[in-house]
Amino acid sequence: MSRVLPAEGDLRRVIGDGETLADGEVEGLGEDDLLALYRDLVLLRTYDERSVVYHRQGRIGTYAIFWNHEAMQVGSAFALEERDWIFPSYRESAIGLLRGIPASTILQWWRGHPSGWWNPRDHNVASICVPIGTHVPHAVGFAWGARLKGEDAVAIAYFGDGATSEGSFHEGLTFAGVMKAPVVLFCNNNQWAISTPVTEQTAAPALVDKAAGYGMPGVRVDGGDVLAVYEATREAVARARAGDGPTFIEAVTYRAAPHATADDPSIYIDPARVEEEKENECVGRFERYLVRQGVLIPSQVEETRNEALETMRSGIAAAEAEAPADVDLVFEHAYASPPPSQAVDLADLRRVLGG
Ligand SMILES: Cc1ncc(C[n+]2csc(CCOP(=O)(O)OP(=O)(O)O)c2C)c(N)n1
Ligand SMILES: [Mg+2]
Repeated sequence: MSRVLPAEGDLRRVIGDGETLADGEVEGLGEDDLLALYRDLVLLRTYDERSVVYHRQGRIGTYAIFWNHEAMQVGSAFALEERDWIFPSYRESAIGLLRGIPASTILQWWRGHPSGWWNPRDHNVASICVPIGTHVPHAVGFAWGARLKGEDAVAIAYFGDGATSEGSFHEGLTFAGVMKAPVVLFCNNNQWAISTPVTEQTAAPALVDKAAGYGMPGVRVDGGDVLAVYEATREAVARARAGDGPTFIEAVTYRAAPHATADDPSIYIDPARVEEEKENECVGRFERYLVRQGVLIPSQVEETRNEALETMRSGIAAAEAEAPADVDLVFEHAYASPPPSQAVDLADLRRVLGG
């Protein structure tokens, strides 16, 4: 039996604090798995930190930071099989790295270059969704379709606390519950939708309470605990694969960075609370756990970080080595009959860009 220990209220957790809270463990996870989880966490953390730097250097566009969201992404993705499909939001833009999508491809997405789009079937990762919640019905429909075709693939949709107020969330979960679609509905509750706090987002005491209204089980987990997230998702995936339908997972965390590089949270967030969250950020929390378990030695920390940095160095170099996209592509599929002014505007744009 694995040991999943209760944390604050009804939040599931496995990782302790090295002092008063005892460490648990997850049945079936060996040392190699724990180190693989660690490498994935460091890869995503490094991707995120380098992306903020690349943005400041003008090498990528506006970027949605996911610092301290890595445990939710890595823990849940680790519970999937390769045949399972991932439907990410912009907050999970780099989750495809865990499925072998090159860093250069995802960086090109943030550079607005056409090579930043991949064929979803190549990696079983759908396009990054920017409209809030519209990919929830896509994931549900995909999962239901897979079952109708006799396949046993499961889908997972990632979305935020703010998305739970959207019509598409309601439509998706209603459908998932009624059709018993094999889907995991993974809510990253970082407690902010840009500047709207979750307390103003809903009058429900907890987002997980919404699951009952759609007739599906709901699980509330510590989103900073990669092992608790893994275990909760593994159970949800098993339920879906067995034909028992969807699960709603609320992973609770706190947004410890701006919403995106274009945001200035200092005007709406309490900086002391952010600092407190940073102290307990998810990668360091798992690193300390692995050291306590005797699984990780200090030289591996440095090595893992260097590997990830090298992935990013070669990723940005490959992205920047590609020829710039033709500006005509921006409007290519926008009009059946382009307005006469478009040719003039495009000529102007080409002149400005020196193309
Ligand atoms: C349909 C739609 N409405 C509004 C927006 C503008 N918008 C971008 S991010 C965001 C907040 C989303 O918050 P949440 O769902 O909690 O996700 P988080 O950014 O915290 O991961 C909003 C309203 C949008 N992208 N799509
Ligand atoms: Mg949010």
